[in-house]
Amino acid sequence: MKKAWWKESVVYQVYWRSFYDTDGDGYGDLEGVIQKLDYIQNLGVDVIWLNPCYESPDVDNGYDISDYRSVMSKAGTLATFERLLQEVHSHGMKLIMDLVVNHTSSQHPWFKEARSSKDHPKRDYYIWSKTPNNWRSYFTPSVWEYDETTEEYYFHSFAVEQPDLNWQNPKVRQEVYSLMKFWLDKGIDGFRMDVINLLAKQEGFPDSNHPEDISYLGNNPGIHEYLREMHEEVLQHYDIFTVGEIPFVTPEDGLLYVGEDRRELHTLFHFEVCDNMSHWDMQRFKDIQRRWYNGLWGKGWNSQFLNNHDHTRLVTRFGNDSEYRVESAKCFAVLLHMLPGMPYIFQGEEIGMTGVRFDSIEDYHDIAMKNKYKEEVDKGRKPEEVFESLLHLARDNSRTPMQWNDSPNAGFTTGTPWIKVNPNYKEINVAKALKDPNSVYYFYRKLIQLRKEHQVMVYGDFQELFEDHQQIYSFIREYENERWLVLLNISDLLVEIELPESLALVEKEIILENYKVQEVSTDELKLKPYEARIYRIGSRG
Ligand code: TEU
Repeated sequence: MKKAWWKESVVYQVYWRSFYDTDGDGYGDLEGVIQKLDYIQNLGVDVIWLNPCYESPDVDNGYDISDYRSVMSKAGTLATFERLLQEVHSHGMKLIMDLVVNHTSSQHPWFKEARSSKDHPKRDYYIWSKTPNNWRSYFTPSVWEYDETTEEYYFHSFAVEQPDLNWQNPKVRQEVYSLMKFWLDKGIDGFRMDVINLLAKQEGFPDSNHPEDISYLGNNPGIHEYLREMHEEVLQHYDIFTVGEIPFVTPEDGLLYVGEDRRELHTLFHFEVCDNMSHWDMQRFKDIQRRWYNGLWGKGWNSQFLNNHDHTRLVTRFGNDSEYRVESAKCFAVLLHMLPGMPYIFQGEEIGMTGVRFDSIEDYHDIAMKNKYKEEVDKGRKPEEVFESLLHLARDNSRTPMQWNDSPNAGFTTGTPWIKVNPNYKEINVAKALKDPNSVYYFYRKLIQLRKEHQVMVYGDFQELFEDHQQIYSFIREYENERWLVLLNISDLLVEIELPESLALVEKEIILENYKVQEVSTDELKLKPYEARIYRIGSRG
């Protein structure tokens, strides 16, 4: 197994618009990230992933970029960004930026020029057709939008305001490589690449028999040629880290993106958990982990995340955000940090922040939710019923402001926050977590610290126990002379298990637990709701 700094890293995701507001406009800003760097550093993480802060009309919270070389005024200026980068480095951390090059904003000058006339030299920076096919986009009923001026349709995988770039055009590719170098030459440490497997499109756009399954948008012929070219022209010249956001991917195809001999990307986010598992499903989760471990181990590197700015906070979605909020947050923390692959923490996860439930569609801002709501209501469905059905997985669930303390607006802003603060901020906030040695925060910190001291958490192989158990997830990580046993009760029940004889007899030393462990080296174990334990175990007995 080849060692690398990025394999040993823990990534912290900063959704800056909801992190910390220093100018009172209700949006977090880059200055706010700078002011909170000590906090992030104290957690012990290695890399910060910053969501897009480029110039943007902001219809999709920065994922619709109108100028790749400047910073949107809500976030600050290019000078603020440069200071942030310098400060991140002087705090001993690294910074990766979001690279959003599957699409631009419809306000990008390239698109304005492209749509101005059929024979504009930039026309084929985008994808045009005289006739639409039957595909859906992520956010709208069709991937095609009619353009009045030139009487053709343009292609968009997301919102109408996010036209897809035409990667077949070598000029587009050169434009992208050049903007990547612009940021890399400033000293950033890599990219999180937004829906990077969507760049190549299907030749001829054939109609689909199942248009609601939008996987036709990704993994199309040509994608690996583009990524290799990008590697060749840009990535290989820098000591950086790249993680691709890659929906609709199996471990077999995943390896084509991250295989160590492939010269494409370092690692990926697949969405078998976050897109396909709306509630906790133990057997499915185990199966996903098993397949990805078998598919990648020794050949390519995996990433682990249980929520982000697009996916409902993990305690609300997978754990229990009322009675066992703290226990389940810690239990999933152990899962996240002990599975093979690098862990990503989404801001606020480290204090066990929960998903939100606002009363009205007016309180939500996300374009995905708003569009879906309108589409379903327009079909004649009852508004209340549509609203209710969208709540659980609404992207705004995880986008509410970071809860710093119990002062108004959770200490996030002195103005009016762009999105309402979760009303539970008096109970759940950073100030409170820092005062409580048993908080979720210190538990995350401990796990991150352990990774730095014990390479078994990074390079250890993975063997499962209790494979068919409905409540218990258990596995051993083993590296050189170190063997760690992980026992998790991912349920609201008290569960009793008996360790296999081979483990019952060996010595066990507790490394971390989220309850006070009573019994130590017995073979019969009672695990309380969401109880999590990590043991160091002796060599085979
Ligand atoms: O996300 C892609 C996306 O649609 C996710 O919501 C989805 O859950 C998964 O990632 C892929 O199936 C990215 C950004 O994270 C998101 O915020 C943007 O809206 C989107 O791309 C468009 O740029």
